[in-house]
Amino acid sequence: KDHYHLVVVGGGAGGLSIAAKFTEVLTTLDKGKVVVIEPNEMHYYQPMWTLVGAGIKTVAQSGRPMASVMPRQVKWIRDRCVSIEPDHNRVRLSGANGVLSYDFLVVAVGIHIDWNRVKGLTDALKTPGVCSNYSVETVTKTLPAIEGIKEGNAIFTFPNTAIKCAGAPQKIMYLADAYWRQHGIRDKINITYNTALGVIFGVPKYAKALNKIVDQKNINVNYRHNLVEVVADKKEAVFEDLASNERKRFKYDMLHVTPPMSAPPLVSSLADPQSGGYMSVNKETLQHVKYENIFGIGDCTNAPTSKTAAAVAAQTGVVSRNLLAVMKGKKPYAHYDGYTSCPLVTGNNKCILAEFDYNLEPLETFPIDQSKESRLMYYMKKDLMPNMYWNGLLKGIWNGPQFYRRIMHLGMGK
Ligand code: FAD
Ligand code: UQ1
Repeated sequence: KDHYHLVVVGGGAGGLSIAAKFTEVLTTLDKGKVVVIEPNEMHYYQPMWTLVGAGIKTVAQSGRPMASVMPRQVKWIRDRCVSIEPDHNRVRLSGANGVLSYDFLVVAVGIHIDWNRVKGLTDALKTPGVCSNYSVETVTKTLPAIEGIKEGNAIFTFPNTAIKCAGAPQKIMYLADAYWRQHGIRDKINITYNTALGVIFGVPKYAKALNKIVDQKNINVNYRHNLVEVVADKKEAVFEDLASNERKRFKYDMLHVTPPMSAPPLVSSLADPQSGGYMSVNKETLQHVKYENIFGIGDCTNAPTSKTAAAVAAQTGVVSRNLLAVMKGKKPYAHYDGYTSCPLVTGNNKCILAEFDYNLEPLETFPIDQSKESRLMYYMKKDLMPNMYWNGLLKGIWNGPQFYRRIMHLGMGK
C-alpha cells in the first residue's frame, strides 16, 4: 500500500516543478501515483531574500503555505526523508509514515547550510549587526543591521564552498551601499568584501563589469579570505587568508555572512567519491549515474553549474522529458547545457543579468550586452521573476528562457 509510481523528495523549486509536470503538464498521473515528501509548512521564494534584506520586499511576500503551491493531484506527505535506499527502491521517513517504495525517484532536497562550521556564528547571529540573507530566520536581521550602522566597518563574506546563488553575497552589499549613499553617510562607512574565491565572479565577462563597479563604489575587496570565526562580544570577524594560511582579525560594526554549504547528508547513498557528497548525475541527462530510475534536480546534484532557481528552470524540462522516456522503457534524450543565471543587483534600480553555461560562456537571452547595468533587468528581477516562479516554474510550465533566447537571436548563436 505504500508504493508509488513516482516519489519526489523535497518540495522546493525543483521538486514542485517536477511534481507539476507529472500531474498536470506532461502526463496526468493521479493522486495515488505521485507523492512529494516535504516537511515544511511554508514554501519560500528564496531569490526574494536579497530584496527582503534590503527592505525592498517583506519576508511575508517571499513565502506561501506549502499546501497552496502543492499541485492538486499530488499527495503531499508532510515528513522528512531520512534515508534513500536505491538498491531496494525505497525511502525511509522520520515519522509514522515509515517506508515508501517507488518505481521512479526524483531527488530535489536542495543544499545544506553549515552554520556551525564558522565558530561562534550561531550565537553572533543573535546579536545586532550580524545578519544573513541565507535563511528565513536571519534575513529579517539584515535591514536593521543596514539601518543600524551610522559609521564604521561593514563586512560582507563569501565562504570557501560551493553555494546557491553565487551572486547573492555581493548583491546585498551593493544595496547596502545604495542605502548609505541615500542617507548621506556612505563616506563614514568602510565597506569590505572578503571572499574565499580568487575572483569576484566566475564568468570573466561579468567579473570585468563587477570589478569596475566595486572600484567606482569604493569597496575594498580581499580575495582568498575565508570567514572562520565570529567573536560577537568583541565585534571581530576572523578570516583565514587561504594564500598564506594566516589568520586575520577584522573589526566590524555590521557583518553580512554567507555561510558555508555542503551536500545534504541524505544523498550520500547516491553520491560517488568524485561528487563531493552531492548526488552523482549525468551532467547532460540528469539521470543518476548508476540507478536508471532515479533523477536529480537543483542544488543537491553534482552537475557542475552555479546553483540557482534559473538552473532549476532549465533542468526541469530536461529531467521531466528524460524521466518520461525512461518510464516508457526508452533512453534519456534531452540534454542540459548547464544554463544558469544570476541577476546581479548592483543598486536600487540597476542589475547585471548574468546568464551562462557549463563552459562559463555567456548565454544571454536579450539581444543587448547584459554585462551593462540595466534598469529594465532590475524590474524584471524585482517584479516579473516572482510571477514566473509561482505561476510558471512551480506549475511546471517554465523551462527557462532557451526558447525566447533563440527567437531573440534570430537563429544565430546558441
Ligand atoms: P530548494 O528550493 O532549496 O528546495 C529544497 C527542498 O527540499 C526544501 O523545501 C526542503 O525543505 C526540502 N528538504 C530538504 N531536506 C529534506 C528531506 N530530508 N526530506 C524531505 N524534504 C527535504 N536563484 C536564482 O535563480 N536567482 C536568484 O536571484 C537567486 N537568489 C538567491 C538568493 C538567496 C539569498 C538564496 C538563499 C537563494 C537564491 N537563489 C537564486 C537560489 C535558489 O533559491 C535555489 O537555487 C533554488 O531554490 C534551488 O531549488 P531546489 O529545489 O534545488 O532547492
Ligand atoms: C529564471 O528562469 C528564474 O527562475 C524562475 C530565476 O529565478 C528567480 C531567475 O533569476 C532568472 C534570471 C531566470 C531566467 C529568466 C529569464 C527571462 C532571463
